[in-house]
Amino acid sequence: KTPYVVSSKSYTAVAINAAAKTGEWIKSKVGSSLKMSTKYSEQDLVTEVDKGAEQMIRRLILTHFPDHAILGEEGVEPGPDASNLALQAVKDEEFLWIVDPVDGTTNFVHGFPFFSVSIALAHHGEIIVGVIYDPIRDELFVAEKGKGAYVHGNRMQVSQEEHLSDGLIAVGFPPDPSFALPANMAAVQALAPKVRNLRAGGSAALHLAYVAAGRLSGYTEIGLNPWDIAAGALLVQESGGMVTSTAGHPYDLSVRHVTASNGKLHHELITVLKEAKATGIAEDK
Ligand code: 2AM
Ligand code: CA
Ligand code: CA
Ligand code: CA
Repeated sequence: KTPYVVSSKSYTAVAINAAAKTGEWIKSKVGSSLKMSTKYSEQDLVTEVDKGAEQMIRRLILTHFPDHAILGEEGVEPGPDASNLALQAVKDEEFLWIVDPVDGTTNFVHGFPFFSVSIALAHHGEIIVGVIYDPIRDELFVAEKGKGAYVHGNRMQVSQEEHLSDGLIAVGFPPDPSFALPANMAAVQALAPKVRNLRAGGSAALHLAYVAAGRLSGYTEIGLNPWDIAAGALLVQESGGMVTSTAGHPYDLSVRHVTASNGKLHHELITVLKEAKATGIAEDK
């Protein structure tokens, strides 16, 4: 089906180039006056920068790979089931790019310096490249399936803590009160007394990159979408960590309630979340 042979290196190069260029542009827009609107809820912000960044990334990918499919956050209508439907429509594509142009839009809008560009490439549904770029710290996180994960060329490894009580664990507060907030709050309440401390930075992708880099022992969040997780999941796996649904099922693109860790305290983390009924809603995928 593929008319040309390209090594995964050239896919990675395109992902890095797109993330770096777009990240620089996003950084140049911090603090400027922004055209802003809300999406599904009052707290769900989108700016002209989110849309412009996604356009840049799409153009850069399609210049090199015109027959590849792209699932990008700003190309999907907002709504509770929209990302599932959008994923169903493209999940059987041979090559699928999964793009979050700005992960951490609320942070970006407030000038809180914790946001990123996240780009993943899946081949028949298996993620083969994951790139996350933090333009504020100029940190580039890159993973290729089976080849490890690197931050600026240095091999990453997850942290060594064996127990939750020694762990620094990140959580999220997705701005979607009806769906995700109660279960998320249950997670926070159950974890707080059991961990060394909790963090909530507000960028799912950067939390995953930090688990990969050994800066966080684990991370859990409810109600995410494929573009929040895809690149970061490969970073964590290629750094020796573990990524599952919060109910403990293996990670795939349809997972919305995600738990990632250094692997060593994964079981303990999942057990606490299960006991707190913080594993998600309904079928607990
Ligand atoms: P975003 O900034 O790309 O929108 C923070 O907890 C994480 O939740 C971020 O990855 C953020 O991504 C995501 N997020 C923001 N709004 C959301 C919503 N309405 N539903 C689900 N996830 C959301
Ligand atoms: Ca968003
Ligand atoms: Ca996101
Ligand atoms: Ca986004």
